[in-house]
Amino acid sequence: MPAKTRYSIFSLVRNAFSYHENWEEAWRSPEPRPEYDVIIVGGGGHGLATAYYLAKEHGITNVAVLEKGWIGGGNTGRNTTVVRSNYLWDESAHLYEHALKLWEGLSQELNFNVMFSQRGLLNLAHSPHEMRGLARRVYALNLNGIDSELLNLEQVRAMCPILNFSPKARYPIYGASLQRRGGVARHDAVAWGYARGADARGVDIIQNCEVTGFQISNGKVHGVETTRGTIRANKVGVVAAGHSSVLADLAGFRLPIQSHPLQAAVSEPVKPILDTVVMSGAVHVYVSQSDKGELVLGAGIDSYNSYSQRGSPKVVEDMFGALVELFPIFSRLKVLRTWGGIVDVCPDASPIIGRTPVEGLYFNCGWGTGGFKATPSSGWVFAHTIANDRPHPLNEAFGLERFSSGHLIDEHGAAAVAH
Ligand code: FAD
Ligand code: PYC
Repeated sequence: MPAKTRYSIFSLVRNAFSYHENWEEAWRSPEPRPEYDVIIVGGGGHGLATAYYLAKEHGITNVAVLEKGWIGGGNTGRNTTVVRSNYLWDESAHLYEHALKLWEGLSQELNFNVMFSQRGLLNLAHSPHEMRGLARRVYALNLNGIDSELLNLEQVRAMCPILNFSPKARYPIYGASLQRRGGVARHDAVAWGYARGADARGVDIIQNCEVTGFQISNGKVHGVETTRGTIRANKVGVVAAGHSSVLADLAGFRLPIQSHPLQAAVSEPVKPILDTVVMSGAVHVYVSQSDKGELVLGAGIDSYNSYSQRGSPKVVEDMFGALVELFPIFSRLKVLRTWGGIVDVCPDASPIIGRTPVEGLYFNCGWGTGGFKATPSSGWVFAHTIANDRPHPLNEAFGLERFSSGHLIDEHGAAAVAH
C-alpha cells in the first residue's frame, strides 16, 4: 500500500475515534456584524454561490449570508440532483447551459468534490405527439450549439434495457431525447463547497438567523431585521426558495409565485442497475441511482399550495405506480424514505432574477422544481446583478417586468416531470 494511502487511512481512523474534534472547520461561525456591503438572505446553494461569486468575480467580500436554519437545509439538501440544460427557449438554454459549463469545472474551481457525474439523461416519449415535442426541443437546442439527441426505440433500449419496452405496456415507449452531458451531482457538497469558498474569501456565513423584516425608507433598502438583531446594508439579495413571496410581502410588494410541496423518495440500496437518468413527463416520474445504490426518484408537484415541507400520500403512491409501470424490475424494492420541499413556481415555469420595486433590493426566486441544476449560473448572474445594479445579458429576460410586459418564457415542457 503506498505510504500516502496508509497515512490517509490511519488519519481517517484517528479522526473517527476522536469524533473529528481536531478537524478544522470548513467555514467560520461568526457573530453578525452591524453592517455589511451586501446581505444575502438564504443559505441554500444559490445564496452561497452568489456570495462566492460576489467575492471572487467582483471583489465584494464584506458580505453576510443569513440563513434561518442550517446551510443547505432547504431545497438544496432535499432535491434529487438532476443536472441538465435541455430547455426550449434561447434565454433559458443560454442560462442553463452557462450553469452546465460551470458544473463541468466546479470541483476544480471550489477544490471540493461535488461528485458531478455526467451519466446522460433520457426524456422518454410515450406517443408520436410527445416525440414531435421532444424533436422540437432537440433541434432548438442544437441551433444554440447545445448537445441533445433524438433516440428511437432501439437506441433507448440499448441505453437502458431494464425499461418496459412491451408494446402492450400501459405507457409504450416511442423514443427519447438524450442529453449526454446531463447527470447528477452531490447536493450537500455543492452548498458546502460554495460555503467554504465564500468563507475563505471573507464572507460571513451566519446560520440560525432568520430575516423577519426589511429596513426601507424613501423606496430604498438600508438593512434587515433578524432574530439576531438589525443588520445594515445598502444592498440586499434575497434567495429564499419556498419563502420568496413571504419575504416579498415583508418588503411591501407581491410576486407572481405559488408555493407547492414537491416530494421525492429513495429505495433501499441495490447493486448498480441504472447508469443514466430517466425522466418521463407523461407518466410523472424520474429516477436515477445514487452512488450508494439507492434509487432516487420523484414526481410532479402536489397541486395545492403549502408551506409545510411534506406532501400528500396520493402523489407518492402515483409516483411508485408510474415507476413500476416503466421499470417492472423495481416492483419488489423497498422504500427507505420519502420527503418533501417547498418550491416557488412562476406562471411560465421560469425564474425571476433581478431588481425589485425597492432600490438596492434584489430577488432571485421562482426556480420551481428545477433550480438545483442552475445553482452555479444563478449565483454567477445574481452576483453580477447585485454588484452592477443591472442584470447580466444572461438574466436580462428574467426580470419581474416580464409579468407586466407579457414577455413570458414558457418552459413548462422542459420543467416536466416536476412542472
Ligand atoms: P434553498 O436551498 O431552499 O435555500 C433557500 C434558503 O433560504 C433555505 O435554506 C431557507 O432556510 C432560507 N430562508 C428562507 N426564509 C428565510 C428567512 N426569512 N431568513 C433567512 N433564511 C431564510 N432542481 C433540479 O434542478 N434538479 C432536481 O433534480 C431537483 N429535484 C428536486 C426535488 C425536490 C423534492 C425538491 C423539493 C426540489 C427539487 N429541485 C430540483 C429544485 C431545487 O431543489 C431548487 O430549485 C433549488 O435547490 C433552490 O435552491 P436555493 O438555494 O434557492 O434554495
Ligand atoms: O428539473 O430536472 C429537473 C428535475 C428533476 C426532478 C425535479 N426537477
